[in-house]
Amino acid sequence: MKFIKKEIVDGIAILRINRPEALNALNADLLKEIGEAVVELEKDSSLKVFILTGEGKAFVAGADIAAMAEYNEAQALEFSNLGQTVFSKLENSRLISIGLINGFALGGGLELALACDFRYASSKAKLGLPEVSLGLIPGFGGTQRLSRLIGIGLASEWVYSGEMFSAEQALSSGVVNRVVEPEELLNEGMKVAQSIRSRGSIAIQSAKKVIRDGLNSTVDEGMVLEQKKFASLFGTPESKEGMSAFLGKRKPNF
Ligand code: CO8
Repeated sequence: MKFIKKEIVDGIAILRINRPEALNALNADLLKEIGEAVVELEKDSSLKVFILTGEGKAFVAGADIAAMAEYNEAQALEFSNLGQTVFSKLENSRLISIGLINGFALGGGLELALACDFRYASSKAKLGLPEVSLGLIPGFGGTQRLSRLIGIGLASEWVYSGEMFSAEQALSSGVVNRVVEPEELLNEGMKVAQSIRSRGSIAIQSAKKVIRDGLNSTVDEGMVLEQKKFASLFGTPESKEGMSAFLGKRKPNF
């Protein structure tokens, strides 16, 4: 891969976006690489969780404005479709994704982070959806994901103002779950990743599916989804192991 560095550390995959000359801005090739990287990780049955972060002073500073400046409507549609498809693939992956926002997460960069299951930010990070300052709107799912995550009032402020927000503001808005010092960001991400990795694999995947599918359902439909998934887990060796480990006062061997 040209723009993504991948490594696996203690059973956790780490993807680092690395396009320093453009603060990791997303062009079509980089978007495709993100999709390919997720597909590749999914093939590794030993993995349950991965971290997505950026190299240098940006997580991702947005879609590549130099490339977009030349687009006509048809090309813009294709680009938006590519970004949305890749981010949905990431969002719907069986793997849990943790976005570690190390620096600028702007426009398409924040939209990428929003497609992760949850996010931590460095205290130095700056986040926002500045598209309106370019005469555009978010085109990689940001309008939909942000309002579902933090509510329509806050999301409207983020989208219409086009302002950059500090990591602390992102924390209080609910965009990120935690803010840590820059040098602690990876450690904190790894800690929670290891915690997730120690849990039942089918349980994690099932919980993710129910949470995600529930978002597109009514609460009543979501309850039914949960009930069915909950019951189905009683047929898995994993749940037998989990419950008998508890009763046997030992750690489960998942
Ligand atoms: N695209 C292309 N190049 C970029 C981008 C970008 N988004 N961001 C930064 N760069 C480049 C700069 O042009 C510069 O290149 P060069 O050195 O060749 O001049 C290099 O990266 C370093 O950037 P700066 O010198 O500007 O660094 P600063 O530290 O001074 O500023 C900022 C950092 C504040 C992040 C600044 O670079 C900036 O404002 N960047 C643009 C942020 C932005 O507006 N992002 C949103 C883009 S729009 C978008 O994401 C839409 C998504 C949906 C698309 C739907 C498709 C139809």
